Amino acid sequence: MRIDVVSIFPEFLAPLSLSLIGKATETGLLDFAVHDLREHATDRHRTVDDTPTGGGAGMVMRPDVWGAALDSLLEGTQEPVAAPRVVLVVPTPSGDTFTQRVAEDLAQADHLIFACGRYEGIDSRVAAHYRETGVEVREMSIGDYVLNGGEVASIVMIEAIARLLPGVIGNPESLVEESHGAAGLLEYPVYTRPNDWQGKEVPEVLLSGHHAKIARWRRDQAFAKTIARRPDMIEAMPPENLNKADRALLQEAGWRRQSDGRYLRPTEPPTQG
Ligand code: JEH
Repeated sequence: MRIDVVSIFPEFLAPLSLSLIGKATETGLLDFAVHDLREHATDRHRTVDDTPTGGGAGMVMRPDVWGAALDSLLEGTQEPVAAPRVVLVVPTPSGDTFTQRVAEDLAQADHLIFACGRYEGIDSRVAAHYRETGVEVREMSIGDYVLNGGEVASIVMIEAIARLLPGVIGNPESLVEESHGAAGLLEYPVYTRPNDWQGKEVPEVLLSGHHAKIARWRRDQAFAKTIARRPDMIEAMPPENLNKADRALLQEAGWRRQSDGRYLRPTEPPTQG
């Protein structure tokens, strides 16, 4: 896979050249590069922004500068045979939420281009233009909080995507466990030595060497944690992922079984005052 990032702060992306992504780039699994948007500015001050048309606070990034930067990365991309899948990812507070599903989908692409805006964002015509040109454009948000630009959001998305690429992760067993083992549940608690730390002992079952028992205990722990912290995930769970013990536990806790086999959490009693 090839990943290009365009930013006025290319040094901001430096952490990605360490660890996982840096190794994958060195070994040729990934072709990762960061580009300075200002190299495509045309005036002697290398201006990339201007005032918002129609008025308002802050500055907006110029479409002509972004167009030159993105065209230079897209050129030679429209090959006659076997068109590669190129995705232009534009981080923005108003984008679709970036989730693990999106990461899995983007990990299938051949070429990702991240356009990191600053100020009040990039002139809206840029996303529209590339969409009209036939480029797959994904305007994405990493969550409901406000950042100062797209760089940190790009780091988050690239880390989540790159670790899914075959060979990028040192231990692919962790990926296998993620994709089915405990599908749709939070993680079980993990421990290492010493067995007694600060008077707190590692659960006995983990020292038993009884692999089936350990697997069942971990599954039960993950299930209990998910009920407590993420009831929405239990409600969304396909009924076939629930075993007999799970159903008994849910019923005991007041959850109601629906006709499709899914469960609904108990409704909270109205609070006093
Ligand atoms: C932020 C790219 C480019 C700041 C404010 C506004 C919010 C109401 N999850 C994410 N948060 N922020 C970004 C992001 C992602 N991905 C993000 C960016 C850029 C991504 C420039 N900025 C800074 C920025 C305008 N406000 C947005 N509104 C919901 C609180 C108020 C207006 C735009 C751009």
